Amino acid sequence: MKAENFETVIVETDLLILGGGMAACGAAFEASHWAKKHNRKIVLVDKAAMERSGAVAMGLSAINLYLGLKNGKNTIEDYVNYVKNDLMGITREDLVANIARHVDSTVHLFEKWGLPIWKDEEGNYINEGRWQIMIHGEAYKNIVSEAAKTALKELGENGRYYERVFITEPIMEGGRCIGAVGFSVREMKFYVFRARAVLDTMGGAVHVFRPRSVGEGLGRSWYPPFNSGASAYFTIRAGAEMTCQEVRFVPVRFKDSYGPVGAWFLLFKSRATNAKGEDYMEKRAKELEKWAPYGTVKPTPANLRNYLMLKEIEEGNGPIYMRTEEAIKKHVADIPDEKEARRKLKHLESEAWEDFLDMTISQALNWAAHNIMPEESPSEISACEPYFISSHSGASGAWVSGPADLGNSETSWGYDNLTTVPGLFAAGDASGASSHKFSSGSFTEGRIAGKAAIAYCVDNEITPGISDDQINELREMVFKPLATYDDNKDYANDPDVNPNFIKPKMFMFRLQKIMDEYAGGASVGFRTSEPLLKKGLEYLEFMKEDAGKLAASDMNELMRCWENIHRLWQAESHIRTMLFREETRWPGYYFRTDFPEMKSEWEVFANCKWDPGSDSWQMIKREVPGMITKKQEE
Ligand code: SFD
Ligand code: AMP
Repeated sequence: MKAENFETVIVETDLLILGGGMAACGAAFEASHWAKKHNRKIVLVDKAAMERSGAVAMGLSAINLYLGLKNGKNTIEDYVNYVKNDLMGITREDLVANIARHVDSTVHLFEKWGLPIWKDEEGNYINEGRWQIMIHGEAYKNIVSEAAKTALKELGENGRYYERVFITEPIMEGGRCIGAVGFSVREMKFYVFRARAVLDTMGGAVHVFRPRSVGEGLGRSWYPPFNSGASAYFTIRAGAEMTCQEVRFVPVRFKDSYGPVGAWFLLFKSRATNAKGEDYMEKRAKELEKWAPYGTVKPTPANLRNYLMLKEIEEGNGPIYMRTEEAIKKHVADIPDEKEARRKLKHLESEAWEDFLDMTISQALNWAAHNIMPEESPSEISACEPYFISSHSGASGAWVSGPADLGNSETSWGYDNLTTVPGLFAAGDASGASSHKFSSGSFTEGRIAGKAAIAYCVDNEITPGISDDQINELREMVFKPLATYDDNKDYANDPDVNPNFIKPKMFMFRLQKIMDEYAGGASVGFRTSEPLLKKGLEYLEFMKEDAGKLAASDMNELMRCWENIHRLWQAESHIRTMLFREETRWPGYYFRTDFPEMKSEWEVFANCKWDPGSDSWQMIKREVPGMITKKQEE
């Protein structure tokens, strides 16, 4: 496959939305409204097909962010405090509050578009936990993407979406982001998208760390294999300031097939125990005091729930079990009528299976394959490998502008969700320090960012042109792996092993091994230290050199090459930020053995920025502003 055979296609737009996931769909839906008003053009680009792209591809069984503000039970402040506590004090309250105050309307739209939400006899949503509601969500992404596509189609010539086009690199001019380049993974086309405003919503990152699944299970992970760090790469390469790049997410999941635990803990009120049947959250409650004030608040932060579980395993008390049989029995124990109890049992069983079938089908297959009946036997749970997903319980992403009414000049610089780079916005997993937005909050943040980005386009009419030289340079860079393969493929008789190049799969294995062993992966119990991190960074430097020798024999491999370059940058920013933060703040996500305590002087954001001019990194400490609390005091 020859690079010169790819046709260059230039697409001009006002707003360019990168990604087709929850945040992108929210942005397309909302921005379409404002684009119609101001006669602006929107182009959306997804590497996959929006019906089943991103984290919601397989569907979901719950919407994890719904406040139900009109019922008066929850307040925005309650939610902000919950998120701040879960992230051990490190969160942008202004961003969390901005999403929280708009999220209910998003959920109501989802229902209007046909998403079935569980209801009780009075027609109220059925809560899983305080902030989570249950859905029949197998077709969640289809429903949401249809609404986004419809909104774009209603713009006529002014609304376009491109599917199966992989975005590789930002286009920069004088420090402003003026577009992006990418290539089709189905047609021989190189795309140059030129825009007045660019919105980065390309999700988080998986397979940066070596997964627990190996051999026949290789590739299986909790986070979708398609999200590979494009968001972080894009903003870092544009020179944007990043935040919380150290705050990975390590979910606890049903072992090996990564099934969700939320419904079991919150809806079925199940316990998790060690092999002796001891509830480690109770047994080890005192250990949480070391992490006060956050460790002692309810609910216990996700990373500390992990931490107590990891300590059990360390002490040889595994396996850890979700006590599904106990939880189900408890729900029917008080029903005196035998027939009624049997009916309830059947109902609970079907809910348990649906939880997996809605979102992690392989977990249902795992149960079937191992003859597990949840009402009869417990199931193993385990901590997964680390992922980067700021919309869940991680926090890594771009440092973005928040709402003016909840912020100050440090947190608000003009347009909601604008990064520190002119013309470049970020939302969903691409924006940092606003965790627990989940599917509904990511869509909502996309709406907020989409609206702001159209305003930016209206206010900034002129976009610099892109010269032919710039296009040719980017083309050469993007297609280099094809040329490397073509030039060297005859040197060896094995297409995958060649002294003159490295194939993306091997490159990924190498990266994962470094991250796992030096940066606190699953196989080392999530522990790391300065000497390990420094060694890891040294190895990443070699990987950067090797990245120039990546080789691709076809379009699919070309995409794999770029996915791994994106992962590499995500990895580097992660190691650098872990190194910078000289304390342990999220012990169940990663533990600094050389700084095992949480320190008050580190109750700050650890930000970082790569300078494209000098190819150097800057590490920055920023205060946690505490907007809501401050505003209330005033
Ligand atoms: O409970 C490129 N999430 C859950 N949220 C809920 O509300 N309820 C649940 O039940 C959830 N569960 C859950 C969740 C996530 C995962 C992985 C699992 C289970 C297994 C969280 C949400 O899914 C998440 O918050 C949102 O999806 C985040 O939205 P966004 O838009 O930030 O990311 P995305 O939806 O993954 O979309 C990313 C898009 O980018 C595209 N893309 N496009 C072009 N070029 C490139 N180089 C690209 N790279 C990526 C993708 O194709 C995609 O369209 S629970 O179990 O936790
Ligand atoms: P999960 O299935 O782990 O992604 O969880 C879904 C939702 O339930 C998220 O909002 C989690 O934060 C929350 N959650 C999961 N487990 C617990 C728990 N043990 N205590 C409190 N909240 C939980």
